[in-house]
Amino acid sequence: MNATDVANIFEEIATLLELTGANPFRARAYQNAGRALESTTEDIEALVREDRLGEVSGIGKGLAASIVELVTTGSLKDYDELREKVPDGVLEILELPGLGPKRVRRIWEDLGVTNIGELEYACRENRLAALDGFGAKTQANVLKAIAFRMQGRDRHLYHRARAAAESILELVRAQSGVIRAEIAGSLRRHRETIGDLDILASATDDARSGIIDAFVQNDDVVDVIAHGSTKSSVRLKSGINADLRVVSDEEYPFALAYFTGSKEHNTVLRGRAKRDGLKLNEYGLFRENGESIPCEDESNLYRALGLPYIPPELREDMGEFDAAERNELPQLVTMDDIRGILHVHTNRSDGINTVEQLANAARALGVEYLGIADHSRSAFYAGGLSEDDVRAQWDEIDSVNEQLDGITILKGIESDITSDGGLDYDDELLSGFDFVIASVHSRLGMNEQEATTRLLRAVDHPATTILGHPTGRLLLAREGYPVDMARVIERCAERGVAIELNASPHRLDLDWRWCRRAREHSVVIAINPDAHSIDGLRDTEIGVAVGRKGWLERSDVLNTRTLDEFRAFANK
Ligand code: DGT
Ligand code: CA
Ligand code: CA
Ligand code: ZN
Repeated sequence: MNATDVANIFEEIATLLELTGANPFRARAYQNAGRALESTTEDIEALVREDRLGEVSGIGKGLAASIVELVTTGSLKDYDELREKVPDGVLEILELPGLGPKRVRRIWEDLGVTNIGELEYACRENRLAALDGFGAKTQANVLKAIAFRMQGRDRHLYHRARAAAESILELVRAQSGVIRAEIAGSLRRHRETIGDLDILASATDDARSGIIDAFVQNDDVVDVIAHGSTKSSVRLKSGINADLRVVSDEEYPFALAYFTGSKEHNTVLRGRAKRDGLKLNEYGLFRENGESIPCEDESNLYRALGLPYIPPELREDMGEFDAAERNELPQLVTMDDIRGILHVHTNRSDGINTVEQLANAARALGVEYLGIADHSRSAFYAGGLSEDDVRAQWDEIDSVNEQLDGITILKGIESDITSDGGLDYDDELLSGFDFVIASVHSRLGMNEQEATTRLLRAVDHPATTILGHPTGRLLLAREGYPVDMARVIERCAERGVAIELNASPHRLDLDWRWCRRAREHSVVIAINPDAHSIDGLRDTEIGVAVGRKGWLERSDVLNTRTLDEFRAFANK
C-alpha cells in the first residue's frame, strides 16, 4: 500500500463521515491528512516501519494509528464500519454531478432515498424540489444527470423505449419505397422493461439500402454497431440500442411474427408447424417440398397454423395457445374503454397542479370522472394532508364540481398503510371520501409474513376501496417488499377490494403476471396513473398496455365502469 492508497481511503472516510452526519472536524481531519499524504515524497511503509509518521504535518496520534493499521493489515476497522452504514446506492447518488455529501445526506435522511432509481422517482413526484435548499432548478439538474447516467444501462423503462422507437418508426415510414413498418420485439409485447428496440420494415428491393442508410445517419444515433444492406444495429442518444431490418413484403408477416417473439412463443409456433408437416421461419411458411404458403399478414399466418390471431401482448407461451385452441382468448381492454382516471395527486400534497387544472385536463382526455387521491397525514415527506387540509380539499372539489360541466371530481385519498396494517385518519373522516386507496410507503424492509399480514389488514379495513401499488417496487431501481400475492388476491376477492395496477412506468405494480390470477378470482383491477401533474394523467395508457399483457378485459377493470357503477362499487 502506498501513500496515495491511504490518502484515497482517508478522503473516502471524510466523505462517509459527512454522509453519516459525524462531527465535521473529524471529517476535516481526515481530509487534511489525505492531502498531506498525497503530497508527501516519503515511502509510507518506511515511515510506518521507522515510526516517523509524526513528521508528516497534519497527522496526529489517532490518524497515525489508523495509517499503521492500514499499512500493516491492509484494512481499517473504522473504515469498514462506516462502509457498512452507508448503502452502495447512496454512494452512487454522490457520483451525480452537483450533489455533495451534505446534500446527499439530506436526500438519504429526509426523503429516505437510498439509490438513484428511488431518487429519480422522488424527483418525478417533486419531492426533491420541495426539500429545503433544493428547489425546482436543482431537481431538474438532478433529473438530467440521472438520465445521462442511465444511458449505460442494459434495460430501459417502457415509456423511454416507446418514445425512442416511435421516432425511429416515423423516420422509417417516411422513407420512399417503404411498404409496411412496425415496432417488434419486447416493446410490441408490452414488457415492462425493454432490452433493445426491434424495428421491422418491408420495402421494394431497390429501396432497402437507402432506408438502412437513413436509419444509421439520423441525428439520434451516436454509434453504429452493424451496418449491412438489409439490417443494421445502432446505439441511440438515449443509450438504447435499436435494430432495423428491411425485408420483402412477402416475407414481412413472417419476419414480424419472428421478431416480435417471444422466443418461447416462437418455439411453440414452429413446433405446431412441424406437427402439420410444415416449416416456419422468419422468411416464410413452407411445405415439405419447399413450396411456400403465402400469408398476407399475421392473422393469416396464425390461421394457416389453425389458430385465431394471438395479440402480441399475449405471446409469452403462458397459456395463450391453450386459450386460442379453445377459442377463449380474452377481448383485451383498450383506452377507449377507460371512463375514469383515479389516483391523482394535486399541489396540496406532492403534485404540481390544482384540482381545477387537473379536472380540465381530464375532461379534455374524454373521461367521465377524475378521482383525486393525495397523500395522507403520515406521508409527511410528500406533503400528506392534515384533517383540515382534507376538509379544505373537499370544499375545493365541491366548488370545481359546481363550476365545471362534463366531468365529475371524486374525493379520494391515498392513505398510508401504517406498519400494523391500519389506515390514516379516524373512521369518521375516512367515511367522507368517495374512495380510499390504501398504499404502503414506509418500513419497506418487512419480511414476507409481516408484509403480507400488513396488507391483509389494510384490505380488511371497511374503508379500503383499492389496494395501491401492492409490492412497492420501482422498476430497475428497487425490488418490492416480498408479498404472498396469492393470499392478498384471495382476501381482496372476499372483501370486494380492487387492486391497483399502478400505471406509472416506474412501477407497473401489480405485476402483469398476477393480473390473470386476480381475474380468476373476480378481483377487479384499477388502472391508475398515480399522476403528479397534468402530463402524468397520460400514464393511464401505459397501464392499459401492460394490463392487456395481463389478459385484462374491460369488465376486469374498475375504471371502465360508469360513474354510478364506480360509486356502487366504492360504497359496497
Ligand atoms: P429484449 O430486447 O431483451 O427486451 O427482448 P426481445 O424479445 O425484444 O428480444 P430480442 O431483441 O433479443 O429479439 C427479438 C425477437 O427476435 C425475440 O423476441 C424473438 C426473436 N429471436 C431473437 N433471437 C432468437 C432466437 O435465437 N430464437 C428464436 N426462436 N427467436 C429469436
Ligand atoms: Ca428487443
Ligand atoms: Ca434485438
Ligand atoms: Zn403511492
